[in-house]
Amino acid sequence: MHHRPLALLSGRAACAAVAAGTAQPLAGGPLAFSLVETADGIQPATALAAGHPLIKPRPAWAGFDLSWPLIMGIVNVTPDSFSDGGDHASVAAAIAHGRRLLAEGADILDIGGESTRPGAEPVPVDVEIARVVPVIAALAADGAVISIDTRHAAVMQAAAAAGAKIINDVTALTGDPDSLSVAAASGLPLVLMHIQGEPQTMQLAPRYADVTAAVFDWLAARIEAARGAGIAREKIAIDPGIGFGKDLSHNVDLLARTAGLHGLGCPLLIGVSRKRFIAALSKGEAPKDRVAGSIAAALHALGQGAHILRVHDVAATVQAVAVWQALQSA
Ligand code: 8Y4
Repeated sequence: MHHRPLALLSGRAACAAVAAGTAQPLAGGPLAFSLVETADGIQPATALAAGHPLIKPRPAWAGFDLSWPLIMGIVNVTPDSFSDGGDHASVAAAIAHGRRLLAEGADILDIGGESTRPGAEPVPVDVEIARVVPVIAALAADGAVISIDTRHAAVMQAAAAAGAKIINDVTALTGDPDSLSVAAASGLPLVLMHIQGEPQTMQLAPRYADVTAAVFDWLAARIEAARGAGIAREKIAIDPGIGFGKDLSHNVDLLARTAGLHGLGCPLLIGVSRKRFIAALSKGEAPKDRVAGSIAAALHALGQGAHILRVHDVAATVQAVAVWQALQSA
């Protein structure tokens, strides 16, 4: 069940090894793997059947061809000191920020109106809606592809009506009893992210026997729950949820073994941007001073076959991806 691709190849070496029958394409993409780790040990990748989810090409998702990495830029609609959000200044600042990220090359804008940081104050759904809807409407009118970052069904519905084209739920549709049915009825593609516990308390004592196996199994169950609600498999992208109920060693393990998640058969999104594990691996830097580490982790994720990167620093990431892409394609 948990098969991990090893001995990854890229560029011409990947093509040649696949053509020679000594490697398999990873998720149908430009990378290839020549070995696979199973419960029985390490075997040639060619032992897998051609239809195995690690190998099968990914169809287009949310209208995007997945053969080139996609950049999802983060737009937080945060209240100012005079208002709880939905006010002119907060909305105008978020729209301006979204436009800047689009100009810098973002493929998707992820718009959120609720902080899921540990200890953050919960926001009433009507406030969350008042924050995000005018921002979605304005940026969708500019032609942006918008994802709505929410764990609340009423927000998903309002966002879809305002023009959002993707639902990004950090609880994988477990955060609200209506989310499965609302997401299904919207017909929108989704990102299902792994979380252990609740945002408020998830960092208190995260525990796993094997974090990658636990994330795989939980996401597999959430994919089945979504399918049970009538959501087609092709609509679903998955995300290991770096930092969501994970300590430093869990995050490092997950990133090192990310390629195993392709066994779920879905496009893979990774969010590492400015997260605390970067400071923990370095010198305790503040979020704004974690850009270089964020890019290092993002390029590592691409090397594991990730399809979509969720980032704050779009211009820097676009430049890094262009250089990475040229070098690994050679
Ligand atoms: C500084 C700034 C430090 C922000 C940490 C953070 C993900 C996500 C978040 C993710 C998906 C965050 C909404 C956490 N992370 N959605 N959302 N994947 N799909 N923290 O990894 O950015 S919020």
